[in-house]
Amino acid sequence: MKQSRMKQSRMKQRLVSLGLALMMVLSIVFMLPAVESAKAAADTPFSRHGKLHVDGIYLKDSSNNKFQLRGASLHGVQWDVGYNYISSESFRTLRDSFGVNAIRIPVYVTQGGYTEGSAAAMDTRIQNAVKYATDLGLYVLIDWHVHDAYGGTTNPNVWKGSAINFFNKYANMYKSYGNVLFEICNEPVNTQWYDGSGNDLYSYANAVIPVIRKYTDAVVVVGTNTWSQEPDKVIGHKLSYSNITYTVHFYSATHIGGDGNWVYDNVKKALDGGIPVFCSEFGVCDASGNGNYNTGSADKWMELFNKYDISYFCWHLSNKGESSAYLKTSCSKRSGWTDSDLTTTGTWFKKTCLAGAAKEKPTGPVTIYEGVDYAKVFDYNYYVNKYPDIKKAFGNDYYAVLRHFVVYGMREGRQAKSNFNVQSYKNAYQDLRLAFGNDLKKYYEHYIRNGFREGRKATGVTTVKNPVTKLNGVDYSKVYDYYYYINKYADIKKAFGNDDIATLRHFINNGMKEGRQAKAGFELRSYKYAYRDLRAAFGNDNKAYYMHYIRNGYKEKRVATGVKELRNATTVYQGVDYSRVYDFTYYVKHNPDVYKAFGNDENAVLRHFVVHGMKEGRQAKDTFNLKAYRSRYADLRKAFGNDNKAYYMHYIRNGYKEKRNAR
Ligand code: IDC
Repeated sequence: MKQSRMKQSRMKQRLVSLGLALMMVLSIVFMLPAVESAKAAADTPFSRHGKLHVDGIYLKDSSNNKFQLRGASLHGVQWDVGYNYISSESFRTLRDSFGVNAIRIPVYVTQGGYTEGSAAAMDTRIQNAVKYATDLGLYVLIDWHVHDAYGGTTNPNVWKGSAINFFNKYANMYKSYGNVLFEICNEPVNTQWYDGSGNDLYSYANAVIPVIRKYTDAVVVVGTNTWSQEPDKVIGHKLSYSNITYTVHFYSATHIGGDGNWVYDNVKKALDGGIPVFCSEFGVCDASGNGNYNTGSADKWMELFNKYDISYFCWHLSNKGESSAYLKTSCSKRSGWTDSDLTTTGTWFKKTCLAGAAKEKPTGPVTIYEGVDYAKVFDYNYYVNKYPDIKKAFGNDYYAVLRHFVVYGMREGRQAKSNFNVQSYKNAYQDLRLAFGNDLKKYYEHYIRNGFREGRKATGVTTVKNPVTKLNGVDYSKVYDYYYYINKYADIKKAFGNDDIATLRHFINNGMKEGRQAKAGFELRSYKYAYRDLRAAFGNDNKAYYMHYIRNGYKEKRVATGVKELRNATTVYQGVDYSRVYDFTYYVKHNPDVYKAFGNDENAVLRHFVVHGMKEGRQAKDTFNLKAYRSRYADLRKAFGNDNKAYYMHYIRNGYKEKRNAR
């Protein structure tokens, strides 16, 4: 039994060191490819800029910097039968080789559009488009594309009910999406911005925007009158909601960029009047979407847009035989387009977006990632200087370095600022360890959100403070002290190091079973030796002794140290009390073979005495010697002859009372 217990505990130690080896392997696997995989991790327009908002005349990102969308407009989604251009790959090409950061989804209202029977098919395409764009970290503009090719009215009030239903559905669906924007009417005509009639754009906006605002404060793009060419008319009648911007559309061969062009001047007037302007559609050709190009005029428009960070979405992605299509009709590829596939529109748009993307690259360290400012725990220079691997991989790609920190560095416990060392922070605070365990990233996040403000210390603490003694409502402190435990057992220290919770868990799950000592004031063996009642109750269930001491023994002031020999060993076997002829301590002391076989197993030792010892005439108490008893009493010899055991039993039952001498 003793041997098998030893085997068990050796096995457990092996398990401990196996676990340790595994942890080491994991941390190696984990550390080495981190830099590599960080390169492939999501670095997207959305990861860099987060949710957008409108501030004054500017669109801004989550870091509160002015931000410009460079968008590709799809063709009407009712025409994208077969999902030709609504695909992850086509959007990826736009993002990665054109420098596009947003996609516009024109949901035509008429012309086979949403109010004309094809809503279900369009829904699928809209939702696919949002999904692909979102997965790529692109912004998406869902456009209620009021437009009439035949010269009829396009006062959006005509379809107000449908618009309300549409936005009620989509604002709800995408309320948690930081990358989705809504455009409530593409190109109104035959109405006014504001005329008090209740049939103007102002009242339309006031009917539709509240529906969106039930769900989200996402940016809403509002069409202006005369095909979205009069944002200046908003002056004096701005909508009262936050995050609203107003459209201007131009087609550069018709609306020649530069002062004196009435649409161009309208934009400047609007900006002067404090009206934010957003170009949700433009073309570098004639306003028909076809005909001549004028890229020089478009460049002029861009000068104005770049000056005020006005977002722009180019019409449109398809290979339809129109000047406004990005792709030549001969190009049937749905993604991966190269320069020779592009029309004048496609070529100009690609060049313009790429220039915008290049300009957008930060020229100095950044600390904000997806809207969270890591400045309290991250300093670019500290980080790259401390970790040459990161410097080597990312150099002065400021976003990439920050992204590495956010995606990997924190999890790996890397230090990125002199005043924040995660190990020290963890060591210092028990409440945080209990809340976050080994999820290191959580400690950084806590410091940013609360710890810094609370004045918590985050450096210089190299050992665990206030180690945990309580788990699941049980306080082990009467039998457990973290420091005593790790200092006594090198294997545990090695495996759990300064993880006080894992150490306590080891004690609870293994240590007590293995009889390990975890506090100077409690020795299992001593406690066991000292108390027969506990031995009778708990036998070899080691853990039960610890738990008894915690719950009762301590209060009862029981001794739990210093007892080196079994006390009050049992003398009763199968209902018979052998105490007149048997004493455990005497027996094992004088019969080393018995002690060798059974150790301190009091029941086994007594059983040996009852089953063999008496027959063999072994002495088990100084007051009873078989030979003396037998030779002294002839009546007993006559009665029992060579039946040794009978002499012992006689002494127990009669001889003792009769005051016979057995020494
Ligand atoms: C055009 C498309 C064309 C389609 C037509 C249908 O390019 O393929 O047949 O719509 O009406 C706009 C509109 C936009 C037009 C575009 C070019 O917002 O829907 O797309 N345009 O005419 N305003 C000015 C130009």
